[in-house]
Amino acid sequence: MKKFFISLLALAIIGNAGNLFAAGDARGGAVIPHVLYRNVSASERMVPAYFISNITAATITVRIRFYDKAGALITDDGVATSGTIRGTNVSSYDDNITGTPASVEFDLGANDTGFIQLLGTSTTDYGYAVIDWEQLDSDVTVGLVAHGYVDSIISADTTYWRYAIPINGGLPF
Ligand SMILES: [Ca+2]
Repeated sequence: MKKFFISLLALAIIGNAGNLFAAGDARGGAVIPHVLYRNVSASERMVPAYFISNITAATITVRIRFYDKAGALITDDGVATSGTIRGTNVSSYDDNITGTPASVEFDLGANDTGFIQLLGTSTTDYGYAVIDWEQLDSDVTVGLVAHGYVDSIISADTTYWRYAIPINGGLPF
């Protein structure tokens, strides 16, 4: 019997390993299956962007881990309007987090939609990302819905092509 409970405990620990938040509050997550970025100049870029919506009536904290093709966590300058990672319509934004294995963290107000972009460097890079969320004092089972795309830009304001990056099959998570 003791072995059985130890096994259950091990399963619980393994099951929680993919999420950055502690137990006790509502939380969830999803994988962004495709990230592609390249930023040679304003007229030669591939820019991935992700809309993330809080579908609940209270604030949600979101953390995203962007991994490059070598598996390294992407971090940035701490500012929403500059650098590689940028955020719009989000609060408490930070993309230079110490002590937490995340690329970017921010809050989304009730029913708000935030917008995250990766501008990258002159070298093409690619990978994937994981979105985790947490809502304090809550028992909701899903909190977010998200959708991504990649823009290929060939002049300052011209998109040459764009393709969709479905996240969690378009379902809330
Ligand atoms: Ca930034």
